[in-house]
Amino acid sequence: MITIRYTGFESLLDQAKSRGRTKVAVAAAADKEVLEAIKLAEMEGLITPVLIGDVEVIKQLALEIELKLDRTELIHEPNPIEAAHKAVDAVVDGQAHFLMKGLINSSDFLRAVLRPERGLRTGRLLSHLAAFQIPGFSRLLFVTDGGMNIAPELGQKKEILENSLLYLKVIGMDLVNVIALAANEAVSPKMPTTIDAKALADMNQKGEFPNAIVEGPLALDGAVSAVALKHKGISSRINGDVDLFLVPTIEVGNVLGKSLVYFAGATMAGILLGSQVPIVLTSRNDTPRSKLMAITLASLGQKVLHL
Ligand code: COD
Repeated sequence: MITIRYTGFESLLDQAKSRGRTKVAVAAAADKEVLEAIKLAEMEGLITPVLIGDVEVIKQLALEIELKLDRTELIHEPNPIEAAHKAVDAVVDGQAHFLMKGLINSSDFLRAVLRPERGLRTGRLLSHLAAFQIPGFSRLLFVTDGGMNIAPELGQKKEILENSLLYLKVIGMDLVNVIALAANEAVSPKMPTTIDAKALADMNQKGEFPNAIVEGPLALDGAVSAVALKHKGISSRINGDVDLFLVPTIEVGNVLGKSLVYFAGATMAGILLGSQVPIVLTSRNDTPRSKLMAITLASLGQKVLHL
């Protein structure tokens, strides 16, 4: 089996660039950092933007950051919630290939995505996937779901994992090492997370998640360090070589991700899966480079799926 392992975002960017431009609809685009990311993605030849927001403010900010708007479609909608609806309309009507959140509250944006009529639902659970490039770490590390589902039960964890594995397969990762993260390795009803983690590992043993090795429950040290596993006397096929963390709750994913960014200098790219198109779901404090990488991740998946 040939499987790609991404050493960093540059290799993702190269792949995405080689497939030409796609159109992204940006909801509530009147924000300097969002437009800076759009400028970078434009310059890389990744996207053609459709910017929905207060057009006068967008033009003013574009002037300040030297973003050329000649290739860009502008749709005037100063209200962020209405802008989210118009951005979803643009995708539903085929005017854009994927969607990006701008300066709007995440829940308001997600409600537009999930609206029953002319929304972007597929019948699957929508879930968040984040990729991290961490200084000193040999490969991109993925985490799901630290951004959408708050406290998923076992069936939802299964869907969250399936969404990520489907997506990682699309971008060339045919075999993914997954750890269902917990605080320790003993399965106990006192820690319900450990029961779910064991159930997911058992499903994998029985043939579920065919493009993955799923192990758990395991604490973070054993997921990233063969030495830690040896000290603890745990045998693991993954042996410290994790690609994807399945976290038990949104808080674990959120704190893990922000720790990587703020304590370890990582760059994060976050997208939503399970919808009709990948969705760039960045937060206000993400740097323009981090937003560029999220655009890269979403656009690559979209491009591969639609070739
Ligand atoms: N996938 C598919 N459909 C969903 C999902 C999902 N993950 N979540 C909700 N729905 C559907 C429901 O089935 C229902 O039909 C409708 O959407 C409304 O669902 P509710 O009643 O749970 O709606 P809300 O508005 O209370 O909550 C939905 C949100 C997505 C807004 C909420 O789950 C949320 O705020 N999640 C956290 C997002 C966030 O703040 N992330 C942090 C940083 S990026």
